[in-house]
Amino acid sequence: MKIGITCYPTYGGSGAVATELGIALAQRGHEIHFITYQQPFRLPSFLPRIYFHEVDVGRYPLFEYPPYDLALAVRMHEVVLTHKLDLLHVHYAIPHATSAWIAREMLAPTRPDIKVLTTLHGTDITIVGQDPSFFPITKFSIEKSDGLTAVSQFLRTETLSAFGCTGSRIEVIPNFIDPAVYNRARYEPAFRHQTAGNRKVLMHISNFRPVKRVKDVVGIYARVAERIPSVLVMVGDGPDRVVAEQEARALGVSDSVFFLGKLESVAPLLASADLFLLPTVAESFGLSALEALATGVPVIGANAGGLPEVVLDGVTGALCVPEDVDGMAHAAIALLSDQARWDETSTRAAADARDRFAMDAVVGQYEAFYERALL
Ligand code: GMT
Repeated sequence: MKIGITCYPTYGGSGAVATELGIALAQRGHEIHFITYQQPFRLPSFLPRIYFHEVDVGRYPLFEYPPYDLALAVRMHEVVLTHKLDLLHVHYAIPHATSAWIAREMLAPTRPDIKVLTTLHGTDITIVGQDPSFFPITKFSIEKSDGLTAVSQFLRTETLSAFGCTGSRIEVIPNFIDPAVYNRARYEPAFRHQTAGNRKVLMHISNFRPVKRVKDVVGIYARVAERIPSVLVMVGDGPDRVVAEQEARALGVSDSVFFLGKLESVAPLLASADLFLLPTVAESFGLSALEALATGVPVIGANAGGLPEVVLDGVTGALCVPEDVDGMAHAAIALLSDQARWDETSTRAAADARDRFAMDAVVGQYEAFYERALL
């Protein structure tokens, strides 16, 4: 198949999933065309059967808000025609599904067979898509897609209840990991300097937006640090980084909280972590949690959104009432202070991630989804 993939190419789970899906599909013999405003961050410079088409938004003094959605639709239209694509698979509904719909309308006379498939990832449904300024067009674009997937059962249910979309069939295809990459045994210890004296490593990885509750991450860690010699490693960047830094200072733990900023490859870091913290109130899936579990890192998070579909409470980590910082700290201390329990949880986490979310099986589900759409 010849497949166009559009996603947010910079930091973020949906872009990571879309890029890794494209790479895996190319390895299976498909031809992949990324149509994005920047080279996707997880895409190495050259791989066989993978092409990158940059969307250039023309500047003009009149454009206070350059129309990216239109430039994207035009590029999609052009790439479909030039490379004879079979389908456009867009990740994150806004504005990608809308641009793909425009491209498909433009292609109607010449390529009436082109299919538009949309994968819903999270805040396109739970936050941004429900904003009154986007709600009608999000609903419209979902309903106009030729095929839809959601990354969790939670997100599927949320889409149907928030948008109606009763005529739309939404398949659940979960996110995935490459077991060869997320493998604890493969990497050298990363934090020897910070962990001299055998301090435990707690870790958080995100885009530091308010929904991630990075202030709570620091609060949980500060409570843990009172009982267990440990450090907190914060990977990523975003609007709430300063909030987390302030909280670390306010709680007197800034010497043992390390902000590493945005990093492309997180697997080697996860391999040195003892616990992963993800207190987001409504995480549709939690790709970073899955990557942690696959690396044998138990996850402490909120029992909300799609996270319970990824982290099995009491089996591969612990899920607490959302916003319960004390409860999450308590769960973290219980795991870190019992080595036998940590070992069992870590082993189960890696095994369960491989069992339910291995790349090969999930990429096969996407291939079957494409084949059904093209029938
Ligand atoms: O929706 C977002 O917040 C952005 C999106 C992204 O691009 O990182 O994250 C969502 O998609 C990820 C990949 O499917 C999921 O793992 C995240 O749980 C989800 N984020 C939220 O639901 C907050």
